[in-house]
Amino acid sequence: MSKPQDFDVIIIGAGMSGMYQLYQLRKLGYSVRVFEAGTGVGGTWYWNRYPGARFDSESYSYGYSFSEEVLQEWDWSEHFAAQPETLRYLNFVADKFDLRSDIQFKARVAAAIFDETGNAWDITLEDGQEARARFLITAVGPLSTPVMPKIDGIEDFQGEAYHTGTWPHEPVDFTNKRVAVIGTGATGVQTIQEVAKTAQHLTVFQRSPNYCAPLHNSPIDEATQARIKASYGEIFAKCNRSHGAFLHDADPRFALETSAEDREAFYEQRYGEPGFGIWMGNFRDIFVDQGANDTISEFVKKKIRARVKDPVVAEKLIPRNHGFGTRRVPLETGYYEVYNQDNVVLVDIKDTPIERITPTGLSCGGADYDFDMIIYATGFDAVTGGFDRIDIRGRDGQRLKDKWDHGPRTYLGLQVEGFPNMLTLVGPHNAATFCNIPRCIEQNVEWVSELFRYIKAHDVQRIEPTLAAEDAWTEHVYDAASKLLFTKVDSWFTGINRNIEGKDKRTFLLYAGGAPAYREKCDDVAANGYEGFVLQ
Ligand code: NA7
Repeated sequence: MSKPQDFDVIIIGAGMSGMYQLYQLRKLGYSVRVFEAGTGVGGTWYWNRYPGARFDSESYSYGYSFSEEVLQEWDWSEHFAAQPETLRYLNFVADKFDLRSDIQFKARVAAAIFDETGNAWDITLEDGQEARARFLITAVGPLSTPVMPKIDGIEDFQGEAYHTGTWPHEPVDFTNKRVAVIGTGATGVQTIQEVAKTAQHLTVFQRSPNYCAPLHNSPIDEATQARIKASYGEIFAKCNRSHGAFLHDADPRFALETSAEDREAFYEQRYGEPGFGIWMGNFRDIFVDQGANDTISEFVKKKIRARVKDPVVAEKLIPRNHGFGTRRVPLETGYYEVYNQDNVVLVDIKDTPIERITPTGLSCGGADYDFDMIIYATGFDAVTGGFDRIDIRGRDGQRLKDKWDHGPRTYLGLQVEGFPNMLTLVGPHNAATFCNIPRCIEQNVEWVSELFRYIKAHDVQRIEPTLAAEDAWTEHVYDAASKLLFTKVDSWFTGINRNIEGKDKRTFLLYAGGAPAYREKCDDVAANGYEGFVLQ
């Protein structure tokens, strides 16, 4: 074994946050090494190559804002770009700033252990390589740990099988194939509408339907491109003012104080507009008032019934156990019409779960199905999953997984008491988890970079939040969430994943107090000499 390499900072992950953090820390003169499990940059956009993967945020609101050159040199081809384009974009950024020279690819971190006497983190990769740094920054992503369903016989299947989150780099052909898709979250919806175009036959296994709404994507023409480039300042300013850092923000009116006629017209307008307006730009009370929420839920149910020809199928596609927008709203392009096609069948497995995967397909509800391909769109071990699969140990050998056993505890979603010198970009209870994510990534990275400027200027060897600061933030996170209908529903927001042992009790993994309030809080903490942190 060669001697461990020494760095000032080790970053885990070369997705959007890791890349930008590397760029910033290098400018400050730190020696940085990024360890990345994949063979290329891009994180989410590197791994999720499944058919139909694309933005639900407007492309030009999603890219990095920090470089005017990048903004002016890059042309987005569509209002909501597809995954290959986004991956090309991130490679373009990596090339432009020569980021790859400090990134080690095919390097999955297995363990990170804090050395108390040396105030440093010892890192071990899965292949046994070791490295050491004073500071550790996790940039592991909130949706980066794909989860296979807990169904017997998965290994027995003899056909092609893919999880959407680890999709192969080579093209996958669906023509003349009988394909199954399991899962109807945002990923399943994007996959289904694409596979249905060419598969000989597609069977969708749905445990819970979601309220989906039209994306209304379109190409960007030259004149629009020029307009976008001239107005980036405005675009990002608008995002930064809005609750979720999207181009859409809540309507100031209350649904229940608006006449039924005006409400209907407003919903119709939002349903007809591109992007997340119907979710993020809706009446301000739909997430907190059940009565208000019922009005939009009923509207979307009506749309589903109008779009799906077979009324029995339409009813199956309508959610019964939650209201509109209390889970992530999948945006779609012709999703509901897929079920009008002769080659597509919907199987409702709510009351009859898949019993087992067989060598030729699967058994469910007393029937055997044969397939050439099974696609698992079964989601992720959200937000904490990327942390859990690394053996992270802080002071006194405490394991992070144990500390978070009953739900995450953090200060600002950026640091954890007992884990000195570790910063968690887009960590649990960080506003970036409930956000048009690159906008909040930039906030996280820029705040951390200012901290590192301070660390250098004051020769700080160790930084750790106080338990009191952590307790107060954690309480605030739950308090901010408690008013929301989101917390009454099973979803990855509330930490429910029945495919994983122990993830069957609701908690709250995100910060729902809004990106502007979060930014303000972080800035106040910094302005008050990093209040709540102990710096040595
Ligand atoms: P999600 O939203 O967690 O969806 C996973 C889907 O898989 C969902 O429909 C699940 O049903 C279904 N699922 C999970 N396990 C099973 C089993 N065992 N049997 C049948 N069906 C199952 O993940 P996505 O990848 O779609 O989206 C995650 C985020 O990525 C998304 O919000 C975007 O922000 C990007 P359930 O609803 O649990 O009944």
